[in-house]
Amino acid sequence: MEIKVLHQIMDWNEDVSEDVRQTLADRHICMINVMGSPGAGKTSLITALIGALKDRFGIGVIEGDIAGQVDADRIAALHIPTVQLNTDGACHIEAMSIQRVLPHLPLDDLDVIFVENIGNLVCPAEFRIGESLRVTLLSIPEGDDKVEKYPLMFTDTDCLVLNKYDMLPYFDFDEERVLSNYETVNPGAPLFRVSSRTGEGMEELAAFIAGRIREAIK
Ligand SMILES: Nc1nc2c(ncn2[C@@H]2O[C@H](COP(=O)(O)OP(=O)(O)OP(=O)(O)O)[C@@H](O)[C@H]2O)c(=O)[nH]1
Ligand SMILES: [Mg+2]
Repeated sequence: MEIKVLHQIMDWNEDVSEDVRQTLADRHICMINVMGSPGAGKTSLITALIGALKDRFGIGVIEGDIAGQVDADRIAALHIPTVQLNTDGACHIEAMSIQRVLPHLPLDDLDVIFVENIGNLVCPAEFRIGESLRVTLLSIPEGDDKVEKYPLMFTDTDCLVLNKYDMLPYFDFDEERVLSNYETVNPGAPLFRVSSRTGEGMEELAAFIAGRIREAIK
């Protein structure tokens, strides 16, 4: 008798993720998966990046949350096409949900779609959603031990954003510890020190992201 095993669900997600990636590639759209803990500053970062990139690219946003539409309201106030995706309890977004949501965005007008994943340092990293780029946030108040405790989130990303950098003087945060652990799990990957509050580091991050969008949509 054949015994079904759970990782087949993951394989299925990989297949749908590839379909989504191909659909977006055909339409010359880059999808960016923004991941990090609850309150790390994902919506604030997306808001700041919209400000930096909106004159160059057509931008849409998919806001993932377990419940409510607080973040979608924040983005829609910027006159950016936005869909709120509620997972009703699930701790991550799956590719199939993105596939269902895409027709609700004006794809012909878009070059880039930011997806704010569910606030969580574990599950979102395990599920590809058809993205071209992964951005992981770690904010200073969360502590300097997170790369050691949640390695996949930092291994399987295209860059690390050290957010709330303006808070560094107020916390016992050993930056060298994070840098060295990040280099161990993701050698050579870029790291950006950013404050969505003061704008520090945002120009450099926006330039990196703009470059990756151009590569993805050419
Ligand atoms: N000082 C400081 N505060 C920040 C920064 N970025 C975000 N915040 C604050 O941190 C809080 C959470 O920010 P959000 O952008 O809502 O965080 P989030 O990751 O989207 O949160 P969830 O969607 O709930 O997971 C808010 O009070 C922000 O104003 C920053 O760079 N510096
Ligand atoms: Mg948010």
